[in-house]
Amino acid sequence: MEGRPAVDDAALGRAALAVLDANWTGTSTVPAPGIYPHQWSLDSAFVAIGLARRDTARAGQELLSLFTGQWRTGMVPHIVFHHSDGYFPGPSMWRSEEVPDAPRGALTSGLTQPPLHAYAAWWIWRHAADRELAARFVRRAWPSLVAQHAYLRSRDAGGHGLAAIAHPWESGMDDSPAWDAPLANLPAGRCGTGYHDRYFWLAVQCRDHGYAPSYFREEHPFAVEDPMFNGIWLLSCDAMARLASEVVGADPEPFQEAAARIRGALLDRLWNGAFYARDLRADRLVPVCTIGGFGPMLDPEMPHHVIAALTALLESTKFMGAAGYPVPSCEIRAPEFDRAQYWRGPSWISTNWLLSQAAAVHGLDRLRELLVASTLRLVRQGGFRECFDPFDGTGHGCRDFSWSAALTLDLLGR
Ligand code: 2M8
Repeated sequence: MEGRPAVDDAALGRAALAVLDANWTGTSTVPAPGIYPHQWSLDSAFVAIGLARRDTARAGQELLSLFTGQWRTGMVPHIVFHHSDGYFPGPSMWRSEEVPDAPRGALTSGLTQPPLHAYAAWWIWRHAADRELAARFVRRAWPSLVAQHAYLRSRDAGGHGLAAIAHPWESGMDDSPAWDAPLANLPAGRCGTGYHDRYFWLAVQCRDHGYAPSYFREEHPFAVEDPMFNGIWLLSCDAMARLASEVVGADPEPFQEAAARIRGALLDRLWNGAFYARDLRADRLVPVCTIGGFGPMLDPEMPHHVIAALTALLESTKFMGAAGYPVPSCEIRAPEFDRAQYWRGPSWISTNWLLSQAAAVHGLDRLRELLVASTLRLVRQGGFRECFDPFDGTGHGCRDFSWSAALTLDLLGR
């Protein structure tokens, strides 16, 4: 980062804010104009993180508006729809209005996404200039966060302390090769041949079974323990423990226990020299290394030998070592790797940011600096694109993508 002209940073920061302002609806931020015209759960968590140093009120509002779509079960839906058009599958497929546990005032999807929200709330609290405003926000968000964490317990399909995703959309890394094997095992003939046919079919199964956690646990044909989803859950459990004692005056112990339980299960269930997703229906690890396998690095208490092995893998020619614009979302040498295809190879600002956090937590300063510098280089050269070619930095997917802009703001604010 040394030697970068301050004027360049200021211009980049202004450009990032302009994207977030353009994508702001008045109550929340859409991921990108046109292509994603509603509120997405994971995107809002990243946007809140990016705004935390600049605008406590708006960062908090981003999360509170998402919680207006929260279900009585505690489920925070992955999409809160602003209107009925512009995205497929939309409200007419999800039919949340027919589900008794869904909120009455909002139309939502029936699946969730990685629970980064407690961590985002803690990030707002940690960086707020106005402590009283931040504390008020945390107290307002607290019941929703507690309910969300309770809901995740109901998604423990394996019974070992990890939440299982019921659909690739729940991972936030939709087309990752980690889902290839579980998708290939779906009942042939009933769900179509292409991956996107299968996504649709799976979503319809969830809907037709009322999105019931018991159905997800016991019958649904797609149940996968994902190291990224659970690594983020663990991170948020730590954040809940801190918010409980620092702000809310609640008991931190249940959240500390939850973090320890998830850590133990990650190591027992998903670790085999690297972290892999576990396909619960086939009861096997999916043998492909993806960016999701670095999720448990976010845990400050992951054992040292695990962090050392993950760092070596990350820096090797399988990931950062052979990519001019890291971090690729799939191991470069894997047959499934594709430099241009969504979550199957391109580098993403969100996962780069998470890994830079993980590096900071473990005192890996050189790695952190490298991640920050290469992330800023990507957006400087390619703009706030959705994702980037890991070899030449070419942008792919949407332009003016909110989480790319928001996390740039955070990196510039350090
Ligand atoms: C992508 O997911 C949506 C479905 O939810 C899609 O493919 O249409 C993912 O990158 C996900 O992580 C993200 O939240 C969403 C909106 O940016 O897009």
